[in-house]
Amino acid sequence: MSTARAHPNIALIKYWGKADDELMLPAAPSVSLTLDIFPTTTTARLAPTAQRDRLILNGQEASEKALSRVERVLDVIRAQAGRSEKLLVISDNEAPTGAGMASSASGFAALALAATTEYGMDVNTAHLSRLARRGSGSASRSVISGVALWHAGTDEESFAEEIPAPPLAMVSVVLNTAHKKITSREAMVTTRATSPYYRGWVESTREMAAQMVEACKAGDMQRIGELTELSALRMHALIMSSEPPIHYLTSASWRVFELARTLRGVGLDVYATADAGPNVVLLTRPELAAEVARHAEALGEVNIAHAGNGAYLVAEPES
Ligand code: 2P0
Repeated sequence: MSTARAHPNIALIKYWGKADDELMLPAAPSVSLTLDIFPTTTTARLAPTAQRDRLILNGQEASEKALSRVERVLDVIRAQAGRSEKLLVISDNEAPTGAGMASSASGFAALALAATTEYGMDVNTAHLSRLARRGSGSASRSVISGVALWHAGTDEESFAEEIPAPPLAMVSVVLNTAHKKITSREAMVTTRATSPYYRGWVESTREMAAQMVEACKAGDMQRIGELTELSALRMHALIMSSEPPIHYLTSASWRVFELARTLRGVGLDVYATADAGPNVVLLTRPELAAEVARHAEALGEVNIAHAGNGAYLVAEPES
């Protein structure tokens, strides 16, 4: 039995669009912060007599769709390990339902570590990141502590690695909006197929990622924040330019973007970003997080997060 834990991450430079849907290769690099809240803990146990893998998610038998995504990653891992036994996988997310924090990144990062350990593989962090990527692109980044750069390129080249960065904090603002969800995966395909801006997005993301690496290295909080908000706005503009248009941000989301602008107006380093949904995350300096959270409380439910650890093994209690 092998148990691993991983945390969600929020992209500073967004991943949107694949170069290869099967190998889960991104069209451009991205940069993210792994958080220290809402971990996923996953246990993998060899099930030598089972015909199929089995997935228990938050105490319940997982759907066929969730199971088949897990099986696809486990098939890749088994092929590399030279093993054929199936696994029982038990996975629990600490994020409260509706916390607006996608669990696929933490989930596939924890799964990759638990499963490779259970099959007796000795994988380095880069390779673990490649394997997590096969479950969900953003999971490649949750393998990594702190700020991660996920490289685009070939299967071999496309993994995430930690880059030097100053201390950062995030205040997530969960908005109470009923919202019909179009998954990131589906929306990425629609965007690539229909938006006339897609090529520009890919090109500008390459540039923004390179600039973000430099800003992080220099500890330039203002530039890190500006690039973070710019990447989010460009991503949402791209997504809205699809046909049919896809809208993730609502009027409530824009109020949080406006709050960031207002706080910058009084000299605070606060920048907004948002993923494939209406909730907004505010990026700031750790010493400002409590103050930013107080300002955002009127707009939604807030949670403060800092840089967290990448995927790690959890010791089993003696039985
Ligand atoms: C990101 N997102 O960089 C971007 C920004 C959402 C918006 O990565 O198809 O669940 O499994 O690779 O990783 C969410 O997409 O998509 C995501 P797949 P994933 O965080």
